[in-house]
Amino acid sequence: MQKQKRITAIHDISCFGKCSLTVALPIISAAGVEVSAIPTAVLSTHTGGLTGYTYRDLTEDILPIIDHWQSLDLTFDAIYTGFLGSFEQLDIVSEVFKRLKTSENIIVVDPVMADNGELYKIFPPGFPAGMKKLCTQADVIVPNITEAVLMLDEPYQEGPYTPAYIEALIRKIAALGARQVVLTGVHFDREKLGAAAYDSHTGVVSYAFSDWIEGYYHGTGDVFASALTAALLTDIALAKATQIAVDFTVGSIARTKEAGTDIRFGVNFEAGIPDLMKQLGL
Ligand code: PXL
Repeated sequence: MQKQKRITAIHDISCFGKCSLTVALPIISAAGVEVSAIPTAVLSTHTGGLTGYTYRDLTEDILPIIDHWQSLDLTFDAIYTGFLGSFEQLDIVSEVFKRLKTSENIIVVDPVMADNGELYKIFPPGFPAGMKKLCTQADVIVPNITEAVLMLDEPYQEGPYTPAYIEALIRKIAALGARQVVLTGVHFDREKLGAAAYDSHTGVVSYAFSDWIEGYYHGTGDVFASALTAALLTDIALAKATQIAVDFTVGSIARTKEAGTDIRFGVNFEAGIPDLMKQLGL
């Protein structure tokens, strides 16, 4: 048996409403990869469309966790970050990257902060500039179109998009420093929705689409980025990893829609795990 890969996932834990760590842990574990969690905050629910949530900030715990891990000589094949609750956490996670980065591992940043043209209400207006700085340390970035334009300080445009627009946008994001960029929310018509993937070593942009399912389902960005990370750690090439992540996410949305579940409660990704494992060759 090969040595098991290990990653650390740095996200909040929203106790209800599947997203962030409650999504990243099971999906990446399903790929046979060990996940060490660093919770950035504990919330009773996520903040998307739900009000009255509790919020316990864990900023002060992050570096002591790393100190302890370093005393144990722990190493990681990837460092994967998602929702970060404050400017201070951006600086701390930057420090975590400096401490845990090696020539062999990858840093995956999902710059969770916005969607549908709007910054999430919990974040101050300067947050995208801070997230942009963090992205300069990443090997792989997984923004949606809103997050990409906010980091580039460009106006948000509604789709459908053109390949020329998407390819220019993805190259500008890659110029921040990441080798690979996967841009979500890409569509050239109202029939298909998916992602574009760019590898700056080859200069190639590839697309992964699926049938468009109407409705805004919460937590799908985390389902997508977790499945993508799982596939990349299984040594699947970027274009195929992106298609696997699109199919897994869309399957989760379809099941949830069919069940008539509240769109704020998260998607049924669990039932898709056996197929995901098959796609990953496990
Ligand atoms: O799914 C992204 C996400 C993660 N964590 C929290 C959130 C959101 C999106 O709203 O509120 C706490």
